[in-house]
Amino acid sequence: MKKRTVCVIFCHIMVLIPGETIGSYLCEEIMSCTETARNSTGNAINDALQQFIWETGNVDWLKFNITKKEKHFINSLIGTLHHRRKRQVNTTVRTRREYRMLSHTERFNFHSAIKNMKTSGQYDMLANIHRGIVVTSAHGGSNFPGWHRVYLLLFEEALVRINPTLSIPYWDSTMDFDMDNPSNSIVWSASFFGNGDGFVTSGPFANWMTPVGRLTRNIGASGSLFSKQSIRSLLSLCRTRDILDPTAQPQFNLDLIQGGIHVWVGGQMSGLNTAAYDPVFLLHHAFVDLIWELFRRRQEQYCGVDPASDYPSSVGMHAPERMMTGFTTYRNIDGYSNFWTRFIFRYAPSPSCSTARSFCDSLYLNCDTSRQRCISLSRTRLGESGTNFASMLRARAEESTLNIGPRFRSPPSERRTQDFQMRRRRSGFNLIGTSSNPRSIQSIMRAHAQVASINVGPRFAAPPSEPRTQEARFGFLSRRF
Ligand SMILES: [Cu+2]
Repeated sequence: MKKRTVCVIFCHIMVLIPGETIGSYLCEEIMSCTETARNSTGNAINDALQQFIWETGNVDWLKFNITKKEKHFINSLIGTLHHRRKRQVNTTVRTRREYRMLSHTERFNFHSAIKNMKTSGQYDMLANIHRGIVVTSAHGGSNFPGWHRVYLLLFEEALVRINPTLSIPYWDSTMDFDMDNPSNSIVWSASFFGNGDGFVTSGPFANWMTPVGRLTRNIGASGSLFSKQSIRSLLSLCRTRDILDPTAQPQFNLDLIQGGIHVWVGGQMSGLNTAAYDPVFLLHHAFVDLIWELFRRRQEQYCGVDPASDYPSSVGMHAPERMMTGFTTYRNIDGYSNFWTRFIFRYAPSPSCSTARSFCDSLYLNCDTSRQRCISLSRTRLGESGTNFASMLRARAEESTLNIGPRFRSPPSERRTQDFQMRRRRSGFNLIGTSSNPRSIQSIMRAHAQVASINVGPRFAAPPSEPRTQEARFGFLSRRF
């Protein structure tokens, strides 16, 4: 009782400070705070208060800047979704397909609707939700897959209002991972996501602005894409707690593994508060949701577990009965309902091929018959240039102009990333300076970026670079990337 009282008093004080527009968020926090207090033992009241202070102190509520118009829009989307859920209205079930399986017209329509949302402000209204308190209430625990499922559904409802034939495509990044050089994937061309090196200046989202600056990416610098192997091992398990924080082993942790893709894409996508400003977010999370759905089907068929009720026991922000941050019509556990994939959407399977059926039904995918897998085409096949040393340096320099804030956790960077390669050759970098004063990678990168920013015109002819120069040492970068 004491714990509760302290919480309520504290919460009341907080209510007096900010304006009316954020009242609903604060109400949620009051509930969460008192709930935590009720579930607490011993000196856990301190933890509850600490948590509350941390949440309200670190989240600049005014920056949430939820206007009445935005609130109305988001509530109307929730209303549509809620209506369907409550009445179990049997509307046409939408099918989400792989990005490279869409026809030219379908892709064009999807891009147009996203651009339409951006122009009207709807895109940013929804992207604004994925920050602040959401960073802790929708990541790092049981609420992760369910919250993101509902979040994507709101984007999808908004798309469907523009064009009823649409659904969110998914980006199966294993088909890029299986390429020799994933950075050259066709998805980073003007026909798909647009360029992945630095400011986005080509494709449907060219020159987009976000609250932290121009839309930017830095693909392949660090992190890792999904591999078929990582998904297979995750799908060998039966209980939701086996694949989510805080109980999952790192190699099976869906939340952690998917963070690797956020980091691999770089730019806004790599930041917890900024990721949703890049539409890549939607297609990546649709794939994460597909993996979760495969896991759920397997739970039912092989494990005798009902996925809707297999919500790992959690307290605080991830407690099953807590209201979903941003979508207070729902409780966290509602994200686990079987309703969504039964009545609202489902997934077409990932493209596959075999020796007997050696094609992938897409102009943008090749069948690797030896591995019996579909693999993404390289954008160099469309006449676009692949990633090279200069584009890599420019992407790094442009990414460094953004203040991304806290980044996603990621498994260790995979071996083809720039960071992995540079770490491996760090001794080589150090030899560039003297042993007592080695030049850092940062100083070399900075020098390259600064040189690249001036226009020196024609250069002197020179013999081949001598073995100790960066050019000779790091030629591996231009070859590899
Ligand atoms: Cu997220």
